[in-house]
Amino acid sequence: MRGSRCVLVGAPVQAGTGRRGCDMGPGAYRAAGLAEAIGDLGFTVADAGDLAPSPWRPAPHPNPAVRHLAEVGGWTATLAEAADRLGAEGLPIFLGGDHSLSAGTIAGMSRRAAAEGRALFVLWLDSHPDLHTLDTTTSGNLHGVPMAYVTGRPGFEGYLPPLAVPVDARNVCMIGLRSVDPAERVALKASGVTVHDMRAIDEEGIARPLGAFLDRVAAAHGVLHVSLDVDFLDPGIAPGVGTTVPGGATFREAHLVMELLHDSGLVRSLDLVELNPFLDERGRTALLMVDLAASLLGRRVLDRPTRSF
Ligand code: 4U7
Ligand code: MN
Ligand code: MN
Ligand code: MN
Repeated sequence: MRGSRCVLVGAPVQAGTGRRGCDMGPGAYRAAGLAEAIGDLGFTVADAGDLAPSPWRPAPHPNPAVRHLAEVGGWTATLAEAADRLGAEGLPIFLGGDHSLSAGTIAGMSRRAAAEGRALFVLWLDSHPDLHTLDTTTSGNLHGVPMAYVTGRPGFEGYLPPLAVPVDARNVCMIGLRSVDPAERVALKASGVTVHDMRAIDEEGIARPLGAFLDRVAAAHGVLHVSLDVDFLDPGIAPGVGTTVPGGATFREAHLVMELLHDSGLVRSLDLVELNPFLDERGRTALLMVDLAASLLGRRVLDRPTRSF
């Protein structure tokens, strides 16, 4: 883990999803005690507050389904700049907001890594690959496209801000997939992305595949960004999300991932995305995400607070 400084960065983005409420995510993480939990682990915690989208005027896109391109592009520009800048000072934690925000955070972290002569690796914890282009999305919800954008798939030029340093798809590992659209399946196969879907996790467990990826990051002297979508988790433990998909990661699988990430010492930045507090039950999803972040930053299993709902 880099240094001992964490920066919370609010990204109340909801233009990328079809449901309202994600814009309350940063507030819910603060109410759930994220800064205090990280502070208790010995980190210095700064809160950069909530950011706002930059002006961005895209060309009109021929796919009529595509929604809120200007706002998502504006957020992409803001967050790429913020990630690049704040990533130099400590470990940024981006508080979403929907997953379209990762177009910006990953673009910025990739530029930061390149400036240090290193490559960015991405661990993508999600039930979806979010690998649509603007041409293949049928929902038009741009939280389904960030992985295509950051890996430099064509079709974003003029519509989202230019990408300084594309992420090599072979440096991306996706764990938890269980909802993949036909066009994404084709793209995923051709991409070089490493995929451990839920079937594989059921059979092999989660520690070994993750360990193999972390070994690769370490061997390449890479920088690791983690993008955690609430729907990676089983909806039974994490109901506060717009896109629930049954059969997700269990409480212990998710914590074990975070504990192994902590032990690796490789993580430089983190997205907490897709929390929808309007759909949550008594804050339990927000609290679980806070606890997972704390595990990633070094809280041990015996030090975890007891929670009742
Ligand atoms: B999330 C979807 F069709 N693929 O494109 C789409 F299934 O950030 C879902 O992972 C996208 O939650 C989910 O709309 C985006 C759909
Ligand atoms: Mn996602
Ligand atoms: Mn998802
Ligand atoms: Mn979602």
